[in-house]
Amino acid sequence: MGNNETNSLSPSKFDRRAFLKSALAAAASTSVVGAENTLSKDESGDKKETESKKTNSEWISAACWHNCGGRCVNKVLVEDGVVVRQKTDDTHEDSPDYPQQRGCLRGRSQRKQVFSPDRLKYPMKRKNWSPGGGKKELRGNDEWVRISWDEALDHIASELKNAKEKYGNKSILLSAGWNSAIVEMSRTLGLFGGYTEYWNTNSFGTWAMTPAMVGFLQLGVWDQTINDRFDMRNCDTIVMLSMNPARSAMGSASWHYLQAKKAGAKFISIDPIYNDTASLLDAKWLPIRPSTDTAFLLGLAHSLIVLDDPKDRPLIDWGFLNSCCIGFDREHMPDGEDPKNNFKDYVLGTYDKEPKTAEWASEICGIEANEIRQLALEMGKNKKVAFLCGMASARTKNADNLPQLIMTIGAMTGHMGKPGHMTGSTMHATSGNGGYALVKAGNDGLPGIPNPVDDTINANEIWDAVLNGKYNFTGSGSFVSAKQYSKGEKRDIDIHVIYNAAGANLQTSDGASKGIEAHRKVDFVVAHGQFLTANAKYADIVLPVTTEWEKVGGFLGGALIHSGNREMIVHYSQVIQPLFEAKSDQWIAVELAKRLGIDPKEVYPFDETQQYFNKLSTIEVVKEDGVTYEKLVKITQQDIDELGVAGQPQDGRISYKEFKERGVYQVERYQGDNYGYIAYENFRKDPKANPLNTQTGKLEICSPNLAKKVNQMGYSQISSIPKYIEVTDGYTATFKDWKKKIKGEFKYQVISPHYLRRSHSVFDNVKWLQEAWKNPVFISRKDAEENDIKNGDGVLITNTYGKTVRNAVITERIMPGVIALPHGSWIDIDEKTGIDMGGADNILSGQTPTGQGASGFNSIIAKIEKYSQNLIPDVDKPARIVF
Ligand SMILES: Nc1nc2c(c(=O)[nH]1)N[C@H]1C(S)=C(S)[C@@H](COP(=O)(O)OP(=O)(O)OC[C@H]3O[C@@H](n4cnc5c(=O)[nH]c(N)nc54)[C@H](O)[C@@H]3O)O[C@H]1N2
Ligand SMILES: Nc1nc2c(c(=O)[nH]1)N[C@H]1C(S)=C(S)[C@@H](COP(=O)(O)OP(=O)(O)OC[C@H]3O[C@@H](n4cnc5c(=O)[nH]c(N)nc54)[C@H](O)[C@@H]3O)O[C@H]1N2
Ligand code: SF4
Ligand SMILES: [Mo]
Repeated sequence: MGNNETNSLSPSKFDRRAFLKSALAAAASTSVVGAENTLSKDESGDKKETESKKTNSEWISAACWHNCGGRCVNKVLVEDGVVVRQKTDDTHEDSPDYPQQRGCLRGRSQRKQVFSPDRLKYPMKRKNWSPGGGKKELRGNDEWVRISWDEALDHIASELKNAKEKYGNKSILLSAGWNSAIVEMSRTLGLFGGYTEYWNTNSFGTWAMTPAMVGFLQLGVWDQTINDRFDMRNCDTIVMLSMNPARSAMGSASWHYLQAKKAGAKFISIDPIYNDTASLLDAKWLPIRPSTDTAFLLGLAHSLIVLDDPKDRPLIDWGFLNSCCIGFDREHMPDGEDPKNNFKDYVLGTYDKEPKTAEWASEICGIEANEIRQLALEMGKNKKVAFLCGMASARTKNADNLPQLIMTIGAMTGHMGKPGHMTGSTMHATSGNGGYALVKAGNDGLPGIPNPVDDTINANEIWDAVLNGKYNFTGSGSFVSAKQYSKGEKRDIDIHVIYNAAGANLQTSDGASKGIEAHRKVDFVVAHGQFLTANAKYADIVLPVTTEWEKVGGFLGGALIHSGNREMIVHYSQVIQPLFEAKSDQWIAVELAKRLGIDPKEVYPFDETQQYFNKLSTIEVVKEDGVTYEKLVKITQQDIDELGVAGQPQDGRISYKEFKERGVYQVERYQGDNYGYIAYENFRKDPKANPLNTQTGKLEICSPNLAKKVNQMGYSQISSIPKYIEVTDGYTATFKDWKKKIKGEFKYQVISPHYLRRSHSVFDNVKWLQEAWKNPVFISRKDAEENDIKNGDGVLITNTYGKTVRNAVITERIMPGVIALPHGSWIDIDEKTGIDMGGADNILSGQTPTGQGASGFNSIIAKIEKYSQNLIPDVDKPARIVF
């Protein structure tokens, strides 16, 4: 989306340098932070960075540690202990084959976040809080009182002990981003006897589990289903389904797509929005209604089948289907399955008498039938096609078969396992660049600490569970957890403490309105925080934590899930001492352990510097053969002595000093190097010798295993082949009577695209960024006219779950019937009206688990109306400064 809101990237004029320069100039010239704003020509990349003449000045590699998809080089100029400027990667010349790891405007505003006046400075408690609760209804609306660290930690320890004694450890809910088990407090609470976990599918939607059952290369390695970036240049056509890397995969992803375009690829974007990526790549747009991708792809499959003519117009790769797949037709079914339940007959409507024709699909998904047929022709087996899918379409309800259907289309057209052909998911850090890690991150060497409590609650019922005391135990669905999905089992749960240790769950999880209620119900809420985010605002006691700039230093990237592309790793250093009374999460975990009677050495057997060293010394980099690895960092005895750690000197590719100074190590790539990657190549060549990790070893178009795993969870049922299922809060739910096409009260579908102003909720308080991106709600002209809404008008968006308000940006770039509310804006409830003035997306999502418990962020329905009161622009709202 561009319009009046942000930069529209014009494909013909696109140039990285010019783009950054103009966008930066825009941010700087409109700055509200005054004359010390030095974000100007030095940072535009136009001139060589001018080294400061001052004596005590140094460029230091500084972390940009957020979950944004990028892992960019960010450096700060520190003069006499003060951070005066930032720059990005200038460690080598930029080129398409060997691009710099350049930061975005958020990263370049990082110092405005670290030094923001609303940083939490001291431990504090809610004025009306008293042990056991104290006017719980005032949570979120009370005054704050500064307290000492000792007082804060004593209170927390005593509340935790009380809860444990009276209700058991499972009464303590550890809420911590996408995985409770990986945060610092999980160590202390694990040793304390355990805690109830929270799990979600987050980014992955139904890609979290489905691919592992139907034929991913390896469980959890979702970035290895497409070929690497160089091979993309071999494609004739690149079809993008729910993908907007220009906004949501920073770093160099768009740059890679642009190289494919330059090499001649044609792009097609299937998305409710003509998004910035489509605009950048001059893609053909097929506007699709949210959460209708399954219907659309079934229509595409039907078109492929009926238009395929093996002699004159071969579209289907029968060879691949027959040798590598199971379940496509009645001749190739898994043992024990009814042959009638094959995919082809379902699509043709042989038995259910409902052929899934392009017309059938069109009625649901909104893409014209002819366009679906045209796409089938363009995706035929003899074309070189990349079928690339983001996961936004799978972050919907009832999409458990969608990844399977995507792989089915890829298998039917044979776009797998060959240069110039690929099908799969690609998003976030690894967008447009599949393949194994060329640099592998190191290991901190800390022993794991198990959680003795096995209760773990899905994000879609977490707040209901707190409020109603019941939930459906399914085991953890998050694939990074050791726990596997198990049979759904109704359990009682009695949560008395919410421990917000990390992440922004109240804000980023399904059902924020209920989340607030849940926070007001329990006996005690504690939060670690850098700012007064929703997690902290609704707490009783808040502990200020340091940012990465205030810690010992570390690494970002090295191709772990959620952290950087496969070719590089960032090293960042400590920039400043902790601000005010902020402490690290580890320090808090240790100090609380002491008060809970736990030996702190059990929590952390060694300190943060030793952990840093352990990681440093175990980073590996691929050798030129592309197969074997060696140590990345050469470490001397002197380095070890200076760090004051235990360890051995080692040989490595680059010296510690150089790594630290450069702030990044990136593998230099060139066309024809040994680091290329073709997904499924061996499998395709010899499926018997290289079977997939499925029950049958084949790509499972029919997967009884998937159906069993999902169905036993007990939320909703799926079939073993991808079938159309009506989506909870999906398109058909906007009708009172779908057959007669009579619209209901909630006529519009709402999606929440990831937004340039933020990384989820992070950076939302940075005034520079608030000024650059206004965070409106995007509405089509048709819908705006129907509701008498003009550009800039306030719009109230309401559904069963909540109410939120934003100013309208009217655009032709979103399809009628769909409105887009950018993801991650901070919740800001007006207590008088109950309306969220922040435009927070999850105020509109509910607690309605389906299938494998995937979050349904893009299957939401609502009504819109003009909101006549004046809305204060975010940039003019006072910052949440407590002290
Ligand atoms: N409606 C809707 N909801 C969504 C999505 C969507 O598309 N639509 N997307 C989903 C996706 S893909 C994701 S990944 C999630 C992300 O969900 P979250 O991980 O919950 O989101 P973040 O905003 O990244 O939260 C990070 C928090 O950690 C804090 N933080 C930063 N550093 C530290 C530290 O050192 N210590 C501590 N204790 N805290 C720190 C930050 O200030 C911030 O509050 O959101 C999901 N929610
Ligand atoms: N700037 C920024 N970048 C980010 C993040 C951020 O918060 N801010 N978050 C990072 C994280 S953790 C993640 S997981 C990724 C997410 O990255 P993406 O999944 O790429 O992000 P989205 O913007 O949610 O969705 C991408 C596109 O899918 C479209 N879409 C939504 N619903 C549907 C649907 O049902 N069908 C189809 N066909 N299209 C649909 C949207 O209109 C959008 O253009 O982004 C990462 N990058
Ligand atoms: S893309 Fe992410 S890591 Fe890179 S500078 Fe921006 S916010 Fe930081
Ligand atoms: Mo994500």
